[in-house]
Amino acid sequence: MRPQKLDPRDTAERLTGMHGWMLAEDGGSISKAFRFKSFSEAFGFMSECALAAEKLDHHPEWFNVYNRVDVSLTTHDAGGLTELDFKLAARMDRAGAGRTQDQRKQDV
Ligand code: H2B
Repeated sequence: MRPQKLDPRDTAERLTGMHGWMLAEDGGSISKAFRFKSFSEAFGFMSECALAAEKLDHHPEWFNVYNRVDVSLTTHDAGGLTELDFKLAARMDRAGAGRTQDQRKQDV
């Protein structure tokens, strides 16, 4: 069975423990801007995430230019955020660790 849409309070609580993820105004998705040292690092990140996405059968919406990967996660089947979005977000953070730019640059 596919996961159910999360309660907005549950979503807010999960987000407090996560770095760099923002909740969309309509509450239906979360997004993060990843910045890498190079295109190769960005592409390595995307390759690792693609494998994780296939395993989870849950896929990101993302946009890449050079060292930038802007990610948006939502569960289309549920019409909003589910457990799967937070699972994929955690895997993406793990894939990004060690590949991302210096934090001060990442946050600007
Ligand atoms: N990814 C995302 N982000 N949302 C979904 O609802 C979704 C998916 N559904 N990947 C999956 C695939 C579904 O289409 C397949 C048939 O399981």
